[in-house]
Amino acid sequence: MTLAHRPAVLVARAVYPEVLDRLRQHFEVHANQEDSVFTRDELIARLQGMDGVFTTGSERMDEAVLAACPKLRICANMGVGYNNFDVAAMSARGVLGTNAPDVLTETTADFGFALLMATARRVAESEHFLRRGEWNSWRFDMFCGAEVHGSTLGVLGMGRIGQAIARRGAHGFGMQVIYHNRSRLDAATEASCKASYVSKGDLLARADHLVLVLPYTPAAHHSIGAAELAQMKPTATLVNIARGGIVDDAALAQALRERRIAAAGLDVFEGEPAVHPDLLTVPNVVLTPHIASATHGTRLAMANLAADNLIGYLTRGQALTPVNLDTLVPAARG
Ligand code: 8YV
Repeated sequence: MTLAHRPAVLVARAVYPEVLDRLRQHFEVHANQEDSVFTRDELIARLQGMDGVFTTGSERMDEAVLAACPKLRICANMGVGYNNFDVAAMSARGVLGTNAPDVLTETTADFGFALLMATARRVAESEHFLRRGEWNSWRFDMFCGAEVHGSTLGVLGMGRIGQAIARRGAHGFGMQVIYHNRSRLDAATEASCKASYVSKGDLLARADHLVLVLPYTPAAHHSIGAAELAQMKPTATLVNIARGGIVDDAALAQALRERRIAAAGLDVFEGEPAVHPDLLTVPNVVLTPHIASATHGTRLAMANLAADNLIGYLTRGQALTPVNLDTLVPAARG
């Protein structure tokens, strides 16, 4: 293939150089190694003439962007979640979306468990106390937290990552695992996670530690708000590694301040990278900047999978992990 006939792809954010090198073997690559976060207008301008785009959660691929970029045929997301895609608009316009599942499952579950432990055992709160120079003597009840081993782990959203967290809890920490999901898992999967299906109300009422791992959809917006927090035990902890918007952050900050639940660990936020100011002032919350999948090995695997999807689709018409193949209207793009 001569250079002139190569498909063109935009890599919307900075990425590992070896992934760019792989893409350059097939495409005319427009990289953004300076890592600017594009406004919608900048994104549209950069996408002119592009056949494909490598996206992250920062790029919203909506109807207006798709309409303004008629050559675009594939958006390959470096993330398992793809709520930055308007899937219906993409399908109607014949644009394939792909995500990056599986390669991040265990790493993300490790982090979910790290946040659970840090939250239950007050790691951040006690570290801040120490750094402030307030540690003057030992005390019998200083920073006593909640037991993790042998407690009840609740998982809301029992996909691949939810199951990996359940396995850690059940097999590593002797926890009783309960879960709620849109659909119940088959018996073999339940057995491998030692997990029991319960209603959402039971999950809220019984969990000592509740971990949120469900995908963001409009229906999942504020799945945990004031009413749900009120159903939890005052000793319970809540961890969100799913998406901002699944929790009503203002309601959570108020519940934490009033000790209506014991503590929370949050890796994702409504409107991130902005964080609700009330969350920044309550002591009993651990806050991390959306890093659950952040190990070099996993981020490289995610980027390579997004690249594989671009290469597969634009050179052979086949992507590895499409999200809208069943609704795609192929005739909508030339
Ligand atoms: C990504 C994530 O880092 O995979 C996901 O859904 O939330 C993270 O692992 C983020 O989406 C950036 O693309």
